[in-house]
Amino acid sequence: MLPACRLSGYNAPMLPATARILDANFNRAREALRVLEDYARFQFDHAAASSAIKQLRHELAVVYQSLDAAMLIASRNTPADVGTTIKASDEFTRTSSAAIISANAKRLTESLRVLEETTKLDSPALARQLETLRYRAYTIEKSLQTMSHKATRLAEAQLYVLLTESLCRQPWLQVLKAILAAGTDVVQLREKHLPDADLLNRARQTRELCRQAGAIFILNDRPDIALLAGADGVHVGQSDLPPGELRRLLGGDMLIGVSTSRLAEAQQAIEQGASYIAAGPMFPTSTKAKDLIAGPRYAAEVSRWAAERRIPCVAIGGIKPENIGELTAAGIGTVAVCSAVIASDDPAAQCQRIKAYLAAAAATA
Ligand code: TZP
Ligand code: MG
Repeated sequence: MLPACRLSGYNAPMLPATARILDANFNRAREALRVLEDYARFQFDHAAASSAIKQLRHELAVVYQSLDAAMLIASRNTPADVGTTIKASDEFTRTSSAAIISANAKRLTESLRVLEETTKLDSPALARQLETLRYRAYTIEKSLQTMSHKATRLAEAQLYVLLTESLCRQPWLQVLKAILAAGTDVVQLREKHLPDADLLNRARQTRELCRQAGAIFILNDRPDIALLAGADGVHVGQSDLPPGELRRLLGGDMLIGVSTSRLAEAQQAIEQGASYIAAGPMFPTSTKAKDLIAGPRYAAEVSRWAAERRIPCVAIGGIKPENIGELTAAGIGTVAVCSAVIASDDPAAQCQRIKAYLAAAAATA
């Protein structure tokens, strides 16, 4: 056993057990910060979050340096550590990057709490410093959770509805409330002719209702208004701003969807930073002028390609309850529907019908 030691930054002798706890928890916190930083940097391309995490890592290193590092390392005895063989049952089963981020954010705040509690006895000033680091870690956790949660929710979405007032048979707000109550997972506001101020207002209203219902809110075409309205993402076509430019403008947190009719377009969009692909048109549609029908053959090709890369893929164009079977047979799990829902007399019932077809297909898959 090591002798009781005095560590710089401490005003009292420290027990070897305390040194071991500090050593283990500095390691935990530093490692968790590295994992989170790499997800912020490489998965979300989020400069602000990666730099906030890096700064926290740096400040933790400064706290560490105020202690006697040699003494902490000397206290380490991994082979004799009774905890290394005790494993939680889910420690090696992470099902998504969101789960990895969540586990490491928890590891970070927990280890900072242990450091804080342990230093309280001998160095209250250090404990207070660690407390402020822990508060910053909560903010980082929230921002990364929001980013990863959005992407996961989109990947799990089934019904995506495009909302355009001129196609609605009832007031647009009534239609929005009905489709959300019927379980729409994603709403895209697609208004090509509203004045900007009105579009911003409508986007804010739509975002609020989507948030209350737990749905994702995407705005068509307009990254500026999407940002101002706090939308979850923006959707663009082939002749709009390229996804790479949008990513630079919007950061890693925003979802970016791109309409595609060929695999090369899908590949290019993803290479540039798109978060999901819309594949279409699947069937003839009067909602958008299109010369080419990409059809279920393209759905099969792109959904296979996207599934291998875990990229969310949404089929779009002329989709109604009666033709969904052709798409589910092609491997599609998410459908984007406009007129078959919002131009019907009963948008909620149409949503439920579509969801029932998708659920039946998923149950037999
Ligand atoms: N992009 C490709 S097809 C389409 C869009 C916006 C129209 C979808 O509308 P509908 O009414 O579901 O065919
Ligand atoms: Mg567009």
